[in-house]
Amino acid sequence: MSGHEVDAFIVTSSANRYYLSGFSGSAGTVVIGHGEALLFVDFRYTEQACEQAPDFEVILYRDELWTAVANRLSAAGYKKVGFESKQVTFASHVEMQKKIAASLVPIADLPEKQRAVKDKREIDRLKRGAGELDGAYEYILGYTRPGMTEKDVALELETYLRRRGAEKAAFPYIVASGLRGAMPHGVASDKLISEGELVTIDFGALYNRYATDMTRTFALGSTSRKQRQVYDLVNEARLKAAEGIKPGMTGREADALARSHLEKAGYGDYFGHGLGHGVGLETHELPLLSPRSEAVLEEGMIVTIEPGVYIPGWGGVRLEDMALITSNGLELLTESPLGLIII
Ligand SMILES: [Mn+2]
Repeated sequence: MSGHEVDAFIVTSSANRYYLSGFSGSAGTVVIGHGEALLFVDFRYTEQACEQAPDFEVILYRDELWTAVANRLSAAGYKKVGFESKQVTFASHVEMQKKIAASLVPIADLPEKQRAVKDKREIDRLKRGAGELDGAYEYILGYTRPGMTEKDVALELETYLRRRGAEKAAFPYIVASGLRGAMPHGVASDKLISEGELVTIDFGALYNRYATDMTRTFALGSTSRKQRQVYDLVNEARLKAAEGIKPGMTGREADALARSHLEKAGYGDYFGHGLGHGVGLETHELPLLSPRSEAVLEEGMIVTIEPGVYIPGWGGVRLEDMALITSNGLELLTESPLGLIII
């Protein structure tokens, strides 16, 4: 905050609100000021907020949030107040400007940058969650048969994880078979899965509010030479990244470890997304591992490594693991087999 020269910072997004305060309700506004931490909630959440955020002064507002916030900011004499520029809607900003006398300063990624480096408790939660995905993958390999729809597989996978303690799916699952494999975000459809196809599944769930994320591609019945070639290439690119990533590197340098391998083989144009992203309270968070990311990787960050090749009119392969950045490299948190499995 001092770097942005603001007297206070308003937090409205749920992940940042929970991260800073511990309050898990679905509505509430955090204000961090000089030596004070405030949590504005409505009638529904007063009791829960007091219980979950003991370090915060909980303020119940009865009429209008921004009037309550504005009164408190004026009383403290704050002149410049930051807000989350990537989270606040245009309509909210108009409301804030109407009510708040201080000048509003747009700030991006302030708690998000802190969130990128996990503490021990967060690492424990993420490790436990990631471990659950391996069992689920093994289960779904045993379940999937030709003739099922992609949606059948997605539903079974989500049900399995939730029965075993997940709070909910972290995102709509991707089950992309055959030609649909060319769509990196091919959410499960009514398409029937057939013999001879590659199937990419990308899934994860929340455990104690922390997200998990993993992808595997497997084959049904038989494989062609090209399917094996593309698979091996992606797997090699993944290995280059897993072996090469070190703290101190930038997200761009990490991305290049895998990307250069695919480029050398002539597949660079088919890897149209970044190598990975941070995972935590949100499935996609900082740091980004991509050609445009200057984020410096640090010990304690948890990221995905997920190279892929997507060929329109043919299909695709993606392999994604979650990994903890350690003092000298990476520790994989998902450990499902990486050789091409044919079921
Ligand atoms: Mn991912």
